[in-house]
Parts: sequence; structure tokens; C-alpha cells
Amino acid sequence: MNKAHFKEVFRRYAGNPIITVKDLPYPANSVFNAAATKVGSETLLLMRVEDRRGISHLTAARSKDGIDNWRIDDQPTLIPGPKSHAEEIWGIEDPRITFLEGQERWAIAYTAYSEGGPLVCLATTADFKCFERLGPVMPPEDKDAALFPVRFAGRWAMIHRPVPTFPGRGPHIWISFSPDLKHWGDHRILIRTRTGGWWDSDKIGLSPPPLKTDAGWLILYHGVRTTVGGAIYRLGLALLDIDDPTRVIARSDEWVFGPEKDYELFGDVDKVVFPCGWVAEDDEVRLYYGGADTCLALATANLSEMLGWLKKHNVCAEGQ
Ligand code: M1P
Repeated sequence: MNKAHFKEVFRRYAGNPIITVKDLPYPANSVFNAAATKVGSETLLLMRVEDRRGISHLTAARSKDGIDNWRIDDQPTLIPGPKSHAEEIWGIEDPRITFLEGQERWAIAYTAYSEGGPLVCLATTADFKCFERLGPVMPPEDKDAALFPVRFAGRWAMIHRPVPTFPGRGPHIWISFSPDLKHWGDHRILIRTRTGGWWDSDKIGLSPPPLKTDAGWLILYHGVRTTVGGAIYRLGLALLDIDDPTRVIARSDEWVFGPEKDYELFGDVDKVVFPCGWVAEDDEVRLYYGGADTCLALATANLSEMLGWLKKHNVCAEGQ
């Protein structure tokens, strides 16, 4: 499919998909929705791998250029531990990695698939070999969580996506605060699902962690609209105030990226692009995203172009 009239902000890597299940050193069903970070000079992906029972775990892949020659751990890197962590009974999914300033550790926010539904868990690591679980930090149903890398007035902040029990009211994106990463409060709605025919009218959720820019915290989020042909997962941009991340200062009207290629349109779940990680170096951003819940793909963008596009497409007052 060619939608040439739209000037792409995100440019797909010509060698996509970058990692498929055939690249794994052990049998599985699919590999998708990877978190991303830099560890020294290398790019590390923490990939969601769904095994052939339907249960997901996380496996690390490393690359010098963040594009190819991925070295994948021989065994799962972080497996569900339901004996000591009952909430992980049906797997762990969709991680987001944040390097915590002043802590010399990364925090991983991930979805644990519990008997009560999906919920948000945190773990920390200094090396992506040993992990310290902090356990569940939000009750079900809640997912699509990521931490900010810095504290605000002494408190950590986390974006997440609870699902309300009242039909027709969300799910919206929320923000919460914590003094210690364990106890969370001061919960409030940050970005609302839109209504009616909008591309993000059924549900939304944070994609990669917030990215610090000179203009504010850049947010990339997925929005879902259900059609007679099924759900379509697309991506939009927003911007939060740098000192007060509860303030949304911009939000795009249009989606900035959506499923168009075969590896995004056809898979275990069709028409899905789902990023959980991005890496920014100078003005270039590498976005890692799951294609159709089946493979991992890469797209690149310039930060300045993303911010310019968002400025042009900002409907913050209407979108809220
Ligand atoms: O199948 C698409 C995505 O569906 C869920 O995401 P969300 O609840 O945000 O809509 C997740 O299961 C995700 O892993 C999956 O890619």
C-alpha cells in the first residue's frame, strides 16, 4: 500500500523486519513490542517473546549500530515467576525501559498478566542480567506504563493506562507520582481518548517512555479505532511541560504513523504498529516497534521534524 501524499515523519528501515521469530535461538511463536535503551555504546532491546503456549517472557538483543547484527540471549532473559510473583501467572509483556538519573540503574515497567487481568509491575536492573522486582504498582486492569527519568519536586512520575469500569469513558492515559517507586498516588488523567470518528477514539496508551526535548517531554502514543475490518493501531504525538508533566501543551490531530506494510498489516493481530522503545542520538530517533504482534521493525525520524510536525498539527485545546 502506498500513501505517497503524506510526507513521512517516520521512515521505515528498508531491511524491516529487523528481528523475527526465526532469529531467536530457541522455539517460540512471535517476537514483538521491544523496549530499547543504550548500554554503553550498544543498543539493547528487551523484546516480548510469546512462547508456543501463548505465555510471554522478555529476551534481550544487543547491536552495535542498533540496526542489524543483533546478538540475542541464548535463553529468556526475564521469565515470569508465578511461584514468587503470582501476578505473572500468564506472562510478562510490553516492557518500557527508563534510565533513572542519579540511581545508575534502569527501571523496567512491564505488564504482568495476572488472574485479575493485566497490571503494571516495575523491576530495576544494573546490567540486564539480574533484575530486582518491585512487584505490582497498579491494580488491574492497567498497562502501557513507563517512568520519567527524573524526579519532579522529589517524586518519580509514571504514565500508565488504567481501564475504567464504566463503559464509554476511556481508557485514557493517566499520570501518577511516587516518593519511592513503590507507593503511587496523586493519580490524574493526562491525555483522553477522543470520541466519535477519531483515529484514537476507542482507546489510547503510551508507547515508548517520554523523551526529554528542549520543547518539553515528547510523547508518542498509540490510538485504536475499531472498524468493521477490526481494530487499527496507529501512533500520535503529544508534548508535556518540562517542569510540570501533568500539563499537556500539544497534541496532534492526525496520526503520525500507521500500519501500511505487509509486516504491519498481517500477523497474529492484523493492522498493528506498537512501539515500546526509542533511542535518541543528537537529532535522530530510532523507533523500535512490533509489527502485527508478530515481528520487530525499525523506523527513524528527526527530532526537529517530529516537533515541527506536532506544532503544525497541534489541537491541544480541542483534543483535551
Ligand atoms: O494487539 C495489539 C496490542 O494490544 C494490547 O495493547 P493495548 O492494551 O494497549 O491496546 C497489548 O496486548 C499489546 O501487547 C498488543 O500489541
